[in-house]
Amino acid sequence: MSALPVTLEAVELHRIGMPLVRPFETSFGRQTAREVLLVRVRTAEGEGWGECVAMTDPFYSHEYVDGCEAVITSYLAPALLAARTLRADDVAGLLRFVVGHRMAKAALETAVLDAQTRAAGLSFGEFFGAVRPEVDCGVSVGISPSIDELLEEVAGYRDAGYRRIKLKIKPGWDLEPVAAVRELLGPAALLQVDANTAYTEADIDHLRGLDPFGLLLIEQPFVEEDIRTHVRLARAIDTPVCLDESITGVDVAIDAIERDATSIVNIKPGRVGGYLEAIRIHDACLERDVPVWCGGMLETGVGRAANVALAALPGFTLPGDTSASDRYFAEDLTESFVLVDGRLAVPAGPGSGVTVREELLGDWALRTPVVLSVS
Ligand code: NPQ
Ligand code: MG
Repeated sequence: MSALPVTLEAVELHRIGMPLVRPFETSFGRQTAREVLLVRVRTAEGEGWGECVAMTDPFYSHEYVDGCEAVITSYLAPALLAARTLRADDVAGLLRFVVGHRMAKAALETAVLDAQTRAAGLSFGEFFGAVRPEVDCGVSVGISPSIDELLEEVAGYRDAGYRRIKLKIKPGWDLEPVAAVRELLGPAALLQVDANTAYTEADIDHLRGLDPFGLLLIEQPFVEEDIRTHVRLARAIDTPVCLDESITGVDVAIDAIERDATSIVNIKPGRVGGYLEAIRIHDACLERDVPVWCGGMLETGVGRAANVALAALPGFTLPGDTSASDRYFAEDLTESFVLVDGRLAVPAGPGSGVTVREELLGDWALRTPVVLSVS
């Protein structure tokens, strides 16, 4: 489906802080709040929103909120404003002169896509090629202070209806919590683990200890540049290996698949530069019979809406980290996403299909918005 270009008038950057309903600990640290950078584009045809998934600190990837704001302000937004009339399709090309900074680029491309599809009366689901009205949801469970507290949290998510549980692991917090959760959930439950790069090649033998627990996959045990050690692990272990941080675009995805470093792929639009690249990865994986699932970055409703639409594509055959709003936030920035029978509905309205609650944008603002306009 196509849509007409939009004429860009201004790019606004909003920075908000949202408390998390509970601390979220991973192998790289413990978060108690989510700082979010949001982009609003104002166009002659109407506005559009994009969410930047970068964290406050450069711990998941090299990108972080202050860095994204700086590169958008100095380089990316001026390039789009100079182009004036553009489609989402044009954004990656217009921004190619800046190396990397995919999360920053993705936020801009998504905002343009939202404006363009709203103007055309097309939903993200229709534009992306969604094949289902709702998507199966999983939940990512942080490292816990104790096994007892972990089991209590997991039981709560099971009772809420989540269709798959993902446990964050790190050296010293792996076989024991996984054994306890498998025992709690029983052999049929979908269970997987995510190491966020916390292991090294010396841990391969230890990681083989996960095999008896019948996991769906182990996500990103080694650093993002290290495809080779993932190949070695995949040869040594029965548990499927799934890359997250390493997959920065469709070419890396194909390379990692062809080298047998990954037999399942986590797709996060922010990490790969936007939804259009995410769809290219989906298509390449579908063609190669590699299952994909949609990752999560503690998005507000703005990012969550787009992720749910993406997860409705045919190759997304595993439940994603597309959890309900209340997994992370007491109140969402848009309409809440509510789990029904372990699923979230793909928004049907134009663009992302959700509306930013302007009053919350003001209440939660960490500073006054930055407005960049055509010079
Ligand atoms: C992952 N997400 O799959 C990431 C990592 C992650 C849902 O497990 C603030 C912002 C804190 C983004 C912590 C999930 C975060 C974050 C973890 C992303 O690897
Ligand atoms: Mg991950």
